[in-house]
Amino acid sequence: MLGKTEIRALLDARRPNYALERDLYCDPGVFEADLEQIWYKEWLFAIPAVQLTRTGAYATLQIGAYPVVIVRGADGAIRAFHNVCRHRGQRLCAKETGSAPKIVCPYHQWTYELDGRLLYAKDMQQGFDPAAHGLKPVACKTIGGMVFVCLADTPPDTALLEEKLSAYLAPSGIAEAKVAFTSTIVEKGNWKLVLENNRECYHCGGSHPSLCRTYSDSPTMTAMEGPDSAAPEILEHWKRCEEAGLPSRFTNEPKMQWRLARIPLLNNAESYTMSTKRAVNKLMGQMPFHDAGSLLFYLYPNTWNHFLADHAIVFRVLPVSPTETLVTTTWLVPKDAVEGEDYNLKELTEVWEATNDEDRRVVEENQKGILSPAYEPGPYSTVVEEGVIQFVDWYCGLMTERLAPKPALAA
Ligand code: 3BY
Ligand code: FES
Ligand code: FE
Repeated sequence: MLGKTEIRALLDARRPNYALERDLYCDPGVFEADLEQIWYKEWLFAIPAVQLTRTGAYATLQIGAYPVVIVRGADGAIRAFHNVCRHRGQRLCAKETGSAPKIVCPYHQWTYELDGRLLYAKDMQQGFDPAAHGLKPVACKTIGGMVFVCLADTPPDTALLEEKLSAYLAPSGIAEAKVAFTSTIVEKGNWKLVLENNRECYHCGGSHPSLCRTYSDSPTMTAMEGPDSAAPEILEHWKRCEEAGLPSRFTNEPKMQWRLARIPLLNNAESYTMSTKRAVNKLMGQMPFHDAGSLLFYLYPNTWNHFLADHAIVFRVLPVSPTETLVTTTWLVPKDAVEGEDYNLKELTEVWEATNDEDRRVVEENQKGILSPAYEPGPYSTVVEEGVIQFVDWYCGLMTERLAPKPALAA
């Protein structure tokens, strides 16, 4: 299990544009450092807000060592709390999703209001102060219908993300959609391999026969230069979409922690379906036409998303162990779309169900090869793996900065 100094040495020894050393993909000390320095500090995508439609609806997630519960209050606000009882620490909500008028601890029934206040603790002695035993809050923000949480006491600033994401997502109607389907898979690979795999389409031709019907594997789709510079077909798409009121141009966080851009699908396809036609016979939000392509949004370290004219697919990544990662995919459709009438669940989900499974296999085999003592980091293609290089640079830059020895206090 590596310590900070050894991890720093691995980061320092990194060859630019090369894959990382083996230990960075499997060592328990590195996994712990990833949790401490990234997962416990950054904003993470948790759920689409429409997953919690009614008062008392909740969803749970595990972020490293931290169980978290997200709940919709009586005032309509969505809040997050540490899912840990303030009595003797019982995990409060064990189910992935559920609904309850109050949060009641299953151990001794301490009862919390949906806003976290402790309402009732039976048989406690005089002098016990319920006000001092409310649930511990976790920072929680809903932006454009997506709920994000952050475990840090002082979460990073989100002003630019809020401005851009809410503008780009507004026409997609994510806040008024409904959940059509959710899938959860465990990939036996380090979380960075899951992200690296997502950031390139070098593997798409060889792995994703159904996605490749509609998704172009051209690197111009994932690595764009900026708001005014892209392949001609993308520039043309931006122009047409923006004239119809859809923010579309490439926009990003200065260090590329997130990026938004609307891309056209192949051959004027409408959606990620086997037929290449729409999966849902209704439009999301204010989307003006069915061939609006896909609005891509990723945010490191844990989400990538596709917002289409007829549905949206949101992805959440959570690290489970050095070599296991949970990937949850949620399909959203217009709220008034009726299953069996306006859409068929199989048609809606089959392409990305297959794609996820194909990616899972790629990641698992990648992890197996990397575990071999014969593994040696190889060069990324600067032609088609620019997105991976950029993710790995983001990761290494951040870790180097955060693991740097603290300057000694001045005497
Ligand atoms: O889901 C995605 O955004 C990525 C882009 C390239 C490969 N994969 C489909
Ligand atoms: Fe929750 Fe006792 S641990 S009521
Ligand atoms: Fe893939």
